[in-house]
Amino acid sequence: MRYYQPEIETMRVSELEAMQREKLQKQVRHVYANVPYYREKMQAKHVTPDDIHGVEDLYKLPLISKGDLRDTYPYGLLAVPLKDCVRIQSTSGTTGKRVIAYYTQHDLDLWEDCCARAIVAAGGTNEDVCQVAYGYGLFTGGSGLHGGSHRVGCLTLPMSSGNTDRQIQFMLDLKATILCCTPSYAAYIGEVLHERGIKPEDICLKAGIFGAEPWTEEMRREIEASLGIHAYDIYGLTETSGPGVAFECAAQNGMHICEDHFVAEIIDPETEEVLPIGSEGELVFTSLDKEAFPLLRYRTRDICRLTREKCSCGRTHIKMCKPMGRSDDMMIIRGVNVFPSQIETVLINEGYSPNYQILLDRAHNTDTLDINVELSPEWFDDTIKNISMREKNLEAALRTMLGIGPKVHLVAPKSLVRSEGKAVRVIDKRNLQ
Ligand code: DLL
Repeated sequence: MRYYQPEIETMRVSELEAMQREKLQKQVRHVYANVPYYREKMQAKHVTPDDIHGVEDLYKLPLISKGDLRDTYPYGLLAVPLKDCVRIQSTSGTTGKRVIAYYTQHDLDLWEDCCARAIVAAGGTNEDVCQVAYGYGLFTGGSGLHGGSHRVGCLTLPMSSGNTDRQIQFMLDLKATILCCTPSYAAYIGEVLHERGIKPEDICLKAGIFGAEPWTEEMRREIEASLGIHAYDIYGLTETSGPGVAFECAAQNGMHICEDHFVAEIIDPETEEVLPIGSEGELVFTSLDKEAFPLLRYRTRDICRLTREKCSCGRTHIKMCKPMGRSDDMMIIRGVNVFPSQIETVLINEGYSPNYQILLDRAHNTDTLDINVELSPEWFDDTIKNISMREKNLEAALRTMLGIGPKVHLVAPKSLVRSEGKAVRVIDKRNLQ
């Protein structure tokens, strides 16, 4: 099996555009008729559904963001009677109110289809054993990939995240072939396998489907080597349904966006102007056929680029590059924009593990940037002089990448807390409010 829904995934672009045109008009009418909050926003901009003929008219519609979802919590953007909904999922939200997404059965079906496409694109078939180690519950990772795995016909192991000993036991005993979890958890599983003397050839894994947080190409190579697999990226957010909005194929160079369900735009996060394909900017999504929780022009805060270059896999849907961070978790340190992914790239290139912690603070009105980085066990026995030289070298490499100088602290192997879900990389104590 090369595609889960070949007729859609390899559809000619002109046919895809015609499909989007038709679905978009319908989706806008649905929202206008059933979501008073958004209707008022459209009225304030003097736009009606009749003004929207196709994707080229999207720019006329108002943008919405997480703030709108919070303002309308919990039911404000619901577009169908509650009795037609069969499920909710919610963001892991650390601040403020959680975002709740609602699903009808139709919405669940389309979401699970997207996840099934991702599993097949990673080489999955009904012969596979798919270990789902994303968190289950309100988080969309577990249930999304679980549903996709069922649809493909894989034997599904609903592990949820955590309990790494049990993960490894099942991986070995049930000969899991596909692992789905966050990249940071995959890296940790690889580390524990190594500690136990279990080699990549002792397990049956062939592919991993990793997402929910930014990760670098360097981290991909690390995980691929430690688990002996091909590692594929998957993207999504609770607001648009969950994982599977976009996924990687065998080409492993960007994620195909499921364009029959979602239209992507790139905007300038400051001016909100739509940018041409290929530009770097904020990703904005419009759903095309969701019933319960349709979203028009939703600002993701994720910074990335789109490309419509022909893909060797035969899929025609547009690709997004790896998001290079979020415009809102982008750190501004002494006026310089810094993404955790830049720091991770330097660490891995310099031979360190991707276990690190970024600490931001202020001293005498100046931002301070401290980075705790784990030493590898071979280097732990180094003399103090050597360790201090290593710190200086790493500081120099980071200064070249970031344009500002951090203070690096090499810490003992395994001394930083490991993550089973999304890794918490940044501790910001600056209190800049
Ligand atoms: O993280 C959905 C998901 C689950 C995606 C499992 C992939 C796999 P939220 O918790 O709502 O949903 O967080 C969404 O996570 O806006 C991005 O900032 C980030 N994110 C998700 N996937 C990726 C990825 C899920 N592949 C937010 N690369 C998004 C980088 C990602 N960032």
